[in-house]
Amino acid sequence: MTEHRYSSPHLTTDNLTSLQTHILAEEHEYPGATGDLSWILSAIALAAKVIANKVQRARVEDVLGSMGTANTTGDEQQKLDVIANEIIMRCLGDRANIGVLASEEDDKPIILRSKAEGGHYAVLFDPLDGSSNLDVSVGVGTIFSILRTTDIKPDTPEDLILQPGTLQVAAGYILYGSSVVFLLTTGKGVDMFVLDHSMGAFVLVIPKLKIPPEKKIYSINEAYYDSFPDGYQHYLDWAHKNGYSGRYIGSMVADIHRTLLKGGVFLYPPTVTHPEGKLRLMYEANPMAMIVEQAGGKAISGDKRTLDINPTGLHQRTTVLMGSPAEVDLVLNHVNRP
Ligand code: P6P
Repeated sequence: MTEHRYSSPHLTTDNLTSLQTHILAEEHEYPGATGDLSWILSAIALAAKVIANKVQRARVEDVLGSMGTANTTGDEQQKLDVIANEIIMRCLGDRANIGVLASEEDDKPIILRSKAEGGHYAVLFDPLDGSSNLDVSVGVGTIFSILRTTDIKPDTPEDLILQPGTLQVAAGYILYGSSVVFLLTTGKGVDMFVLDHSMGAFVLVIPKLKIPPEKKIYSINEAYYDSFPDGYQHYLDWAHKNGYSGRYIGSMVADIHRTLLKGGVFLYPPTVTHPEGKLRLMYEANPMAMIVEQAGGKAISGDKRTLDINPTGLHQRTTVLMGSPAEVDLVLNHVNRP
């Protein structure tokens, strides 16, 4: 029977490719797909809409500012960090196929159910990255990484999820900025969605997004220049003389989003305060590295590909160098110069 498709609209031009239909269409491409991943991604999309509303109304609802507490890695907790964490936990917690939830805000992963009980996936996330920027209305974001839980007999909850980034099933972020942007990869390229408030749905705006191969923009906190290893100082000295622009928002999701759309390179090298790097591997560097690589970019930590790092702890930190391949290589030429 021939397939009939309605393809001749002449009065309506609404973008009807929603995140939901996109996820289900991708699932349809996998004959053996169970719908588990789609179920999880739809929960993340729901959480994103609720968090976006909280972020937009933070000043009105007077939920800005600090909780007066620190999270497990010593970061001061903003009220919205805790609110966003709670929203994600509530949206994901009742998904029967999730075995483990792990958040930047919680010391240990939360085991919901074993693999044998159907807990096939782990979702790791930074609920509100860059939240110290909230009270000045700078873009902040949620970063997520989805892994399959291992079926080893775990000595500790972390054993179920400490896997290299190459094993991520999906990764993405939501940027709560001038618009609410949802970037997603399931390993077949990167798709960009924007929240259409008139429908309350994320709609597809850039399918198979590709990072520009080069662009004279570097994104780094130059306040730490004196504590960077000299290869990074050498690169910055060179960039200053070769027409580069510096762009640094101090919110990883916003800085990476600009790098993906405009090109350039984002760096967080070793510093005196964080000799191993500041950003967290499992729920910041790895998901961002998967997205950047899927968009045609490169993501390096020290002397290796970020995604190849074998993690030893849920909250371990790493250095970050990611962006346009030509720009990453230029940094490495200076950092690794003889
Ligand atoms: P610095 C925000 O606190 C964050 O975790 C990332 O979003 C951001 O890229 C980085 O830290 C900024 O760190 O040391 O430049 O303030």
